[in-house]
Amino acid sequence: MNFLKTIFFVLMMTMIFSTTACAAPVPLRGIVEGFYGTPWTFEDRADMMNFCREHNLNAYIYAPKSDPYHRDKWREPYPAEQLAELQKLVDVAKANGVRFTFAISPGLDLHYTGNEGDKDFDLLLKKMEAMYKIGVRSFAIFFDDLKDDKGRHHEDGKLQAEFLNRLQDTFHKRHKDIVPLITVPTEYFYDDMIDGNKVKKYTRDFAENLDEKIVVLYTGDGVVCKGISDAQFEAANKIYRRDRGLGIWWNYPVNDYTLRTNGGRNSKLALGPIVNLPKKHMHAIYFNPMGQAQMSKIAIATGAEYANAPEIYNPQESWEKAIEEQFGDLAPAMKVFASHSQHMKNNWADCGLDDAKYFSSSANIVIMSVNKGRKADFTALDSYIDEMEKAADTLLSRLPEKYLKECRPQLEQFKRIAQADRLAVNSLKAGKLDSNLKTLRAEIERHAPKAILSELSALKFVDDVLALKW
Ligand code: LOG
Repeated sequence: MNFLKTIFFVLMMTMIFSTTACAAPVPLRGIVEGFYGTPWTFEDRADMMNFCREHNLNAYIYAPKSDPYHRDKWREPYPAEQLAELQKLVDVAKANGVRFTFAISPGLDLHYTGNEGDKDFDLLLKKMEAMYKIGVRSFAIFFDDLKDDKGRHHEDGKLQAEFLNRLQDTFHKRHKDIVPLITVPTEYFYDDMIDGNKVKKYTRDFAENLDEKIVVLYTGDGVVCKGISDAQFEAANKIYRRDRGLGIWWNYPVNDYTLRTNGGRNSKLALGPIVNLPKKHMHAIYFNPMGQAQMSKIAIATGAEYANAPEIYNPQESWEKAIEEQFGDLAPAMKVFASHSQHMKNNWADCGLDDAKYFSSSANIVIMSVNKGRKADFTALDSYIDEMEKAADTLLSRLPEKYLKECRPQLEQFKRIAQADRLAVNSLKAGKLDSNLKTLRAEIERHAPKAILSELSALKFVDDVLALKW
């Protein structure tokens, strides 16, 4: 009996141990405010620090591309007012258990060698010193997006690596309490690191010469891509051969590459869950959000669940939970809207789940039936369209202003698309194209620079119907 008890005990312990081991959080997990366009406000950021604590995220990198003192004018010190605000933010981060990393992107015009190199080196130190004084203990130097119009860059991996090593050593000698630097190379996605099956010279030099302690982030096989499998992650890690491995800069829910005419905001919202990331252990993961801070929280909450337990993460469950937590009794309406706005796709980016797959499957069946001259069943589509119209009305009339100011154009567009879908279905039912459909489609197009959604699902159905032989 004792023997059986021992076996049982050992089995239980192994099970408990293995589940906790699998569910170990990624050590550094959080947000990189690294998008182009209007940066977040102080209030957005402070609110996000609190959100990070609530979701067990522990890291934030300050790297807004459009803050001139971060990139274009990196040599210049922050004006006193902005510095004071940053100091407040550093305090808020600390109070919320979030590691605040200050990033500088000096690559546009940085000199690495000679007198000018020494001068720039000192200026960088000076900039870091000012940040150290306000409480920053973690720094990042980013070298992304240094390509010319033809997609070429002139960076030297060895020089960059040596420059970073020297910066790390010098600053660490002065301040023992700083943590290792974080960097993003100029070739920061896998497909750009290799040529055929050979590692490119820049990447080889950078990887070989960079101090082992410095944390390297990369974005996957592409800049904004479908996912990173364990095998893809391993392949990238093989290039860098670092003890702790690479960290991930994940470009979802960022939307700065969709049309840029929405008053500095962007036209499609990424409201889906984080999907398709490695299950394997990694050292760090940072999610790059949208300019729309509130609307970024759906994806980030799911990202937090992923980063806290990659092995057992379930995107769909996590997404529903996130929306329920954030939107309370408006959650059912928000789920309908958000399901039509998750897939970020253009000629080079492709990330996130398909928009409203349930809608496009039903729509495709209807179109197929019509094409084959069969009687189509509109039941499912009719009810989806009802849901869309109701969701749009509910959200437009009841969403608090802090959300509405980030998604009103998209909600209004959602309503137009639902109405166009209705006209499309009614045209099919009547066997005659409703002339209002063309007008409404033109109206949708007129608003497209400010609002895109469901372009391969609910909106595509409208186009499919218009393209039929009437
Ligand atoms: C930039 C990033 C931008 C993102 C999406 C990295 C490392 N850098 O193509 O600032 O928000 O793509 O547009 C990037 O991703 N470059």
